[in-house]
Amino acid sequence: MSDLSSRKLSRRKLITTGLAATAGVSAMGVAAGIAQKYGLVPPDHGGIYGLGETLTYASQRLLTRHSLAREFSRSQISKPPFANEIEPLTDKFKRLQAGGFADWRLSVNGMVVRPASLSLDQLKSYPSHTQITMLQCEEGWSYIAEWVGVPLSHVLDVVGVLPQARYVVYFSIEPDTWESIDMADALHPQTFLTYGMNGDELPVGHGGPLRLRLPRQLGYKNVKFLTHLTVTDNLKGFGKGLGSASPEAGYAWYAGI
Ligand SMILES: Nc1nc2c(c(=O)[nH]1)N[C@H]1C(S)=C(S)[C@@H](COP(=O)(O)O)O[C@H]1N2
Ligand SMILES: [Mo]
Repeated sequence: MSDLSSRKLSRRKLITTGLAATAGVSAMGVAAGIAQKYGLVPPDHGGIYGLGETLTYASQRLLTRHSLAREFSRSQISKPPFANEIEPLTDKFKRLQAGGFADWRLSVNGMVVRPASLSLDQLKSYPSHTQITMLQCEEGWSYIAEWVGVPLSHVLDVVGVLPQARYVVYFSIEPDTWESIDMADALHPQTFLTYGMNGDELPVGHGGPLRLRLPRQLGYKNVKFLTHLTVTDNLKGFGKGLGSASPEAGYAWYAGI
């Protein structure tokens, strides 16, 4: 989706439609039609039951795509331990960990001019971004931490994204753990690849050595142990074609907060 304003969809029209949608299913059909027309149908939409998800995603994109997640002060950082620390126990991960992650690579390919395989040192040599934001799990708990890393937009600039790109798909070293986001979220200034947390290296329990952090979406979109990114204009070829592993397990592809 490129520039929405150039397509003359007024905020008023969407709000009017949104209000009308509360009045009945036929109006929801109209709203879904608008979402379809403007390319705002999420990859996991599913018939009539998908309408709610389509409307959430479409209205977020039209009304709040440039908004920022709240940032906090140092004094608000949560005290560890947090709820959900996990470690991938595969042999491959353990070998990389034993080597101090010197051989960890983030490969980037797909609709890019210069596919790349980046080491942590290379990522750390790029301009860094620090933020104190909240990670929120869909189960209801949350914590605030300070993360440091490199904006995903910078890495995308390094590889040169083709203009027809629409999504970034990202994969963990953990099997079957992958997600995707649209370009609005991929280029968002708070979306970044983190390698540090609370003044230290990013702990393995929180996804070290490398994790995607995007505070405008729920915890599960913040994939840990990141090894691969691919840029695409179509999500059909990935997994079951629903955009990520989450919808395959019953969670929404778009988890905006
Ligand atoms: N690779 C990987 N990434 C993951 C998960 C996972 O199981 N594996 N869990 C997700 C979920 S559901 C949440 S809520 C957050 C938890 O992040 P935390 O460990 O920093 O609290 O990580 C997300 N990223
Ligand atoms: Mo979660």
